[in-house]
Amino acid sequence: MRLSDRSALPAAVIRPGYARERVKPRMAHIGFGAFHRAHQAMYADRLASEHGSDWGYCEISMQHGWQKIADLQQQDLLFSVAEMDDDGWRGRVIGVVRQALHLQTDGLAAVLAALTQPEIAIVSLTISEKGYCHHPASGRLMAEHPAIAHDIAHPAQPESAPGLLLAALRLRRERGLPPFAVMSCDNMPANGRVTRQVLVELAQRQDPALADWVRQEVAFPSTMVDRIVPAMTQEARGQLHAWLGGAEDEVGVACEPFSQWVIEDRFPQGRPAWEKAGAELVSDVLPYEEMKLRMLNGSHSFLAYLGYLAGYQHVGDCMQDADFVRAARHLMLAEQAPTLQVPNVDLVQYADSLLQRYRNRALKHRTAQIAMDGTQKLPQRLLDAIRWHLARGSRFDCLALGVAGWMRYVGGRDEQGAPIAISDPLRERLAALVAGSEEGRPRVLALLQLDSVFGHDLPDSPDFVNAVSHAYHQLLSLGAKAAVAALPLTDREVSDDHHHA
Ligand code: NAI
Ligand code: CS2
Repeated sequence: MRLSDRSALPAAVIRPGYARERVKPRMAHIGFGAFHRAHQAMYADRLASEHGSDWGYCEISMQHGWQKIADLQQQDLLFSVAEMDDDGWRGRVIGVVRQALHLQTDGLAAVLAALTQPEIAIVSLTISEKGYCHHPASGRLMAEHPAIAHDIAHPAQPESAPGLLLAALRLRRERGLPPFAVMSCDNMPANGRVTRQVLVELAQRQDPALADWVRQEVAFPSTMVDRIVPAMTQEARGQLHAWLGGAEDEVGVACEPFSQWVIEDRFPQGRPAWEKAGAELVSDVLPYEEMKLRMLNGSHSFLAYLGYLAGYQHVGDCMQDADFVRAARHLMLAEQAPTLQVPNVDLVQYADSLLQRYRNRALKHRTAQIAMDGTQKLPQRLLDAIRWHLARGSRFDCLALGVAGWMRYVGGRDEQGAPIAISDPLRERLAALVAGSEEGRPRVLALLQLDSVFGHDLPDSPDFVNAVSHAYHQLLSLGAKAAVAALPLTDREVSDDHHHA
């Protein structure tokens, strides 16, 4: 039986403890993926349950995922979020979704009608880094992106997420409605600023008056978001089914218990009282974003590329290898932490809590999932910190090995010669660069030509090129497992008092 308003659920599963019809779609969310369900939707549900909030969601997906939206519609717009660790499963059924649409199946008119409802005050996004259609190295709009080129020529028939947001904002402006705030919840530094940049640049090419209005009237709060939500596996689905007492939930997700959300407090049309559900509202989130992206996501990407090449399928498997743990901790504390300035955070404790979270054996977080879309992730996770070290002449062996690991990974063959399925918006470009270069240093030099990833400064830096070439050579001659073990990690790790703020 499908999960529904009438499902009899085990007592341990928390159900919406509020009248669902009281909750209104005051927010729209684009990108109804696993992360949104386990994070933003969970906060809204707790506010509705425990604090009488009426802030609910209209869910919108525009690429892929139509089946999830259809499933959601078939189960009374309900889905479950289960938190899992070694002690078992806990969780709740989320009831704050009031509307669900897919651009392809419901059509643009229905989606624009939803986004122009006067009561929509916030539109949030989890569309992955590539959904912003920007150059990751510069944060500028990628005007040559096919969907953007289309949206410049056909503003009223958008295909990209920035194009859809602008089409809705244009209609709101024409109708004299206030704009909604646009809140990115994707893993990018200054994600609000990046979103604003791509919208303003796109608007500039469509209608300069609209660009001025967006610049002056639309708020783009930045956020730091954190909760490890692996893609659902067959095994997790089976466990979820049992945990729900036999109710089938095609939309449910399982994740770690930890959750964090730091939000820049700029919402001219109002916002939920997220702080009551544990979010931190601050005036500047950039330090928190950089901390999380460099320490968590940077070490994640390092473990993903090196771990995949070493034959580790999951992050938890990497944590069984003492050399990987040591390298990840060194990367965080000796190579990323010194580049950060976060008020009131003990970075040693932070690093150790991250390693603890990675050890959660109930989470089957695939290295191949984290390895996806490397061209969109490398700049903020590894390259920004490398620039800091280059400017100071300090060492960055782990960061360089992470970059080399990505290069070896996108080479498309693992250490046994088996093909690797590369998933990346620049996949074809990567394949051409790989096919056109010899293995070894020429491969490194070829991949460094990707200026939307590396800019021009890094390929021009002999120290950078040499460090990455050396790390790449280590991978070729020793293999990933031994290359990680051979990292020259001395006692450069920061001491406890150094990073107490
Ligand atoms: P997912 O694969 O479950 O969902 C991805 C969503 O993005 C889908 O709704 C899809 O329709 C949409 N999407 C993909 N490409 C798009 C495009 N070009 N334009 C518009 N929409 C597009 O992935 P998940 O786990 O929900 O992660 C999504 C993003 O959330 C990540 O890329 C990351 O930035 C952020 N995030 C994820 C965390 C996690 O642990 N899963 C934690 C923190 C942040
Ligand atoms: C991961 C992140 O998939 C990835 O690239 O590094 O999604 C990570 O799980 C989250 O950012 C944790 O908050």
